[in-house]
Amino acid sequence: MKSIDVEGKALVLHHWDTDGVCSASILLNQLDANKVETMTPKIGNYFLSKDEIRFCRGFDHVFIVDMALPEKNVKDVCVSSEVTIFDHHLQKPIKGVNHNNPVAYGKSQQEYPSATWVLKEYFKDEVTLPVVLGIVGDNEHKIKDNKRFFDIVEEYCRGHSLSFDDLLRMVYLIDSNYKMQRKREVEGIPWLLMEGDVAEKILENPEWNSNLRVLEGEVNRILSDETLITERNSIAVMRINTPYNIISTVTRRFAWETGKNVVVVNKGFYDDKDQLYVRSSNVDLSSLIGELKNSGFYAGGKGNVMGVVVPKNKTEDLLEKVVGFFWR
Ligand SMILES: [Mn+2]
Repeated sequence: MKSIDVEGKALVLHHWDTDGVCSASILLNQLDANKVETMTPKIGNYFLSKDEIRFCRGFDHVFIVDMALPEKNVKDVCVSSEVTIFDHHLQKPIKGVNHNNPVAYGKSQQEYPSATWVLKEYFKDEVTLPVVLGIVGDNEHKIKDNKRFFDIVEEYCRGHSLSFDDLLRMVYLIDSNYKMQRKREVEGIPWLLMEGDVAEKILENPEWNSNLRVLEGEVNRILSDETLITERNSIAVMRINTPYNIISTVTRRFAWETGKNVVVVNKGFYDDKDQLYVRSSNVDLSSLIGELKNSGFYAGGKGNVMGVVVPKNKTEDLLEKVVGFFWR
């Protein structure tokens, strides 16, 4: 096992979703618990605010897990702290940091379906609950098409008397926290996951179960409302207005139910910005993601999925551009 030498205080900056908190938890196992804190950026922001960057500067070593933050942010943190990244998002290699992202160096996302797998390989860990939850979290049912990893998940299930649906339910319960914008709760989950056999604790957490009922009601309300949908050049566009961070769930279910390329715009999450989310069944969005980043948008994604945060006065232009992209 490669050991990480950390002098002084460390910060684990992690994505707010299941893969993010599970990855953070795997990393915490390798660090001195007394000298490390966990943090997720403001939920919904795939970048760091000025205050967050200032906060990072109080740490000797900043770990960034399961998040492809803008290179500018990473460089800003680098000024005062050593930076180590563990990730599997599409991103260019970044110089001056320990950039552990096999996908940035040419591996496929099929081979690294989760950041937890990147960490598991790096530390030569066993397949633990956080490892498989990360895989199921980022891929849900689609992991069944990835034989190597579905076998790994199934083997874990057999060994622990769990079903795939149990894992999926744990993912939904964990993710309910970011969807309800419970930042503190999210930041505590990596620590909870370190306690080992926590499947029951996750499945029976009363607060998370109640979150789930609220969110499921909202997602179902949206997906059953046909007045929200318009079609543009055979691309399905859905306009929603919800305070919950459920755009990725809505987009995923909308795409799977229609089998189309879909775009969802949510006007209800931020005061001054909209969320835009795209999912394609047949078009690689990587070049579009790159273009949008170059034009100054906060965009991120993984091949067939893209999320963008857009100032409200630019939403319609961006929508045009996205729809046009499919017809190039
Ligand atoms: Mn991930």
